[in-house]
Amino acid sequence: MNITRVILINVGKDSDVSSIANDGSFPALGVVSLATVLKQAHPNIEVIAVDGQVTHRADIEAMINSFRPQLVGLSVLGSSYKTSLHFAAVAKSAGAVTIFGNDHAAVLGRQILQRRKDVDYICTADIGEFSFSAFVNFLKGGQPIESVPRLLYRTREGIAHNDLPEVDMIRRPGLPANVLDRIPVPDRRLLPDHNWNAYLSSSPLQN
Ligand code: B12
Repeated sequence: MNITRVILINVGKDSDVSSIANDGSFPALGVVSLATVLKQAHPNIEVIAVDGQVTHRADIEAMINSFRPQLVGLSVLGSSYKTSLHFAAVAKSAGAVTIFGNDHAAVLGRQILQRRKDVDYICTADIGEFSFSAFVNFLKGGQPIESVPRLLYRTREGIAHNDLPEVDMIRRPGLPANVLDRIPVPDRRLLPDHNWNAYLSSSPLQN
């Protein structure tokens, strides 16, 4: 399929979860790093990373409906599961493929796929960058689904999981020896300005 527009959302807390003191003060590094890798590996893709801890739910919905991404990736914690399901439904009605990642999705992925039709795929990787990039390559027709590391998905026979290493541990010429150094420095400009303004205004340095 043609993938030209992707939205990655760090889903904000559900309304019945209390905030901690520094909530909304730090950038959502996970989605920024995923967006950075995506831009590097697939330069023709336009990608928006957004922190739902700061950007209001209605604004994210409007973003999905106006940008019309073919793929929406959601970073899902136990404390943001209900909101994540809501965004998945919005994304599906806008015609997007949906994928969940982060702790809650990684641990409960099988149950989620069994029960939630709006969730198409789950990434169970702790280090998600290589898996996500391979997943997008699969969607574009560039590699088989079975080769996407740590992907959980539905098949006719049931739910399958690719238990492949999430990082390539083999030393390769021209690439850093430490595999984690193969993850590019996160491009923080991929988060919108209003997210940065919110982090700055809740920083103790401003008070
Ligand atoms: C820094 C941090 C914060 C910061 C910034 C959070 C942020 N938005 O990024 C602040 C202080 C704001 C914060 C707030 C909260 N946090 Co916090 N936080 C952390 C901490 C210490 C590190 C997270 C991090 O930056 N990791 C580095 C990035 C690069 O990795 P990552 O986010 O895990 O993402 C990678 C993978 O998970 C995966 N991935 C993630 N999302 C997706 C999505 C897709 C589509 C794919 C394919 C892959 C993928 O790929 C990413 C790149 O490798 C973790 C503990 C830990 N050591 O992990 C707790 C942790 C995530 N926080 C936690 C909690 C509970 C909260 C709050 C709910 C607290 C509260 N009541 O207010 C809020 C929620 C805020 C929110 N929804 O964004 C819990 C989550 C528990 C759970 N499993 O559900 C953790 C695990 C701590 C704990 N052990 O209790 N947090």
